[in-house]
Amino acid sequence: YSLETNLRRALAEQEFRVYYQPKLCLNHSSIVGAEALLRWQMPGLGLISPAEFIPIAEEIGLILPLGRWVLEQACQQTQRWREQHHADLVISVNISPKQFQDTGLCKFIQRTLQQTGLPAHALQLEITEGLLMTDLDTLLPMFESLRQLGVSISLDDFGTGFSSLSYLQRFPIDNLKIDRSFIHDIPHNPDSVALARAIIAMGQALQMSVTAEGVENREQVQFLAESGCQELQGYYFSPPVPASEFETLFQRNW
Ligand code: G
Ligand code: G
Ligand code: NA
Ligand code: MN
Repeated sequence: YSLETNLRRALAEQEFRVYYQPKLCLNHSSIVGAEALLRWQMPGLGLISPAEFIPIAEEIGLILPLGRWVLEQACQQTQRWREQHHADLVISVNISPKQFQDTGLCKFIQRTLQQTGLPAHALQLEITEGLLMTDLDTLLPMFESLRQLGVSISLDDFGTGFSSLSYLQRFPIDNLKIDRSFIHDIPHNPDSVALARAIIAMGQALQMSVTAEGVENREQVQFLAESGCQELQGYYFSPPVPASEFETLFQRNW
């Protein structure tokens, strides 16, 4: 079978899983959110990374049903956690450009929020810079509808794309997520340190919250704390884990 045939079958046969990675708030030393990350559990082959199959899912048009499935799962799970463990938990879901350009996205999200009971402010969509360089005429109405709905928007992998900084003004973006390539060499590489500081300062100046991803050690945590970055995510705290394992993290002393 081709990967394409396999992908279509996988959705029908429920071989996809949603993993969750915690986001920590330094101020409160506690979990404030989670990022939903898709995994493919192919029988006999173990877990396959989305880096391998998302591009193909986009190519064959499967990203729309697959992306909607992730949104439904993540909203349902998060509302359950909000009721049982953590009333303020926020869920972040990655949205590919093809999904964002789907005119039905906003209605689908609205319906999913209604059905799961998750409040709109507890849902954050992670988009990438590349999206912002596509057609303004379709992008702006989409941003406007999402803003009216009350969901927030995070700019993922920030600093790696080629979008001009004027886009930060043009679009209602709530959060900047510093790409992990900038975090990786902190605190030893002076360029990474300077760039991370600059991104944090820019976020603050534009009234956006700033999240650091790819945080892997204590030195990075200390640097980010000193630099005023409040929200952290990375292997230092936890890798992405299945929902059942994520629940054990609520009890942990961070
Ligand atoms: O979790 P991991 O590092 O393997 O993810 C690899 C890439 O796949 C990342 O860029 C991540 O943003 C992307 N990704 C993970 N889950 C989803 C998803 O549900 N939808 C989309 N569009 N991308 C995802
Ligand atoms: O593109 P995006 O930022 O959505 O990618 C998220 C991916 O990053 C997840 O698939 C996850 O597996 C990976 N990731 C999460 N934390 C870390 C980390 O601390 N270091 C590295 N190298 N990757 C991470
Ligand atoms: Na992401
Ligand atoms: Mn990212």
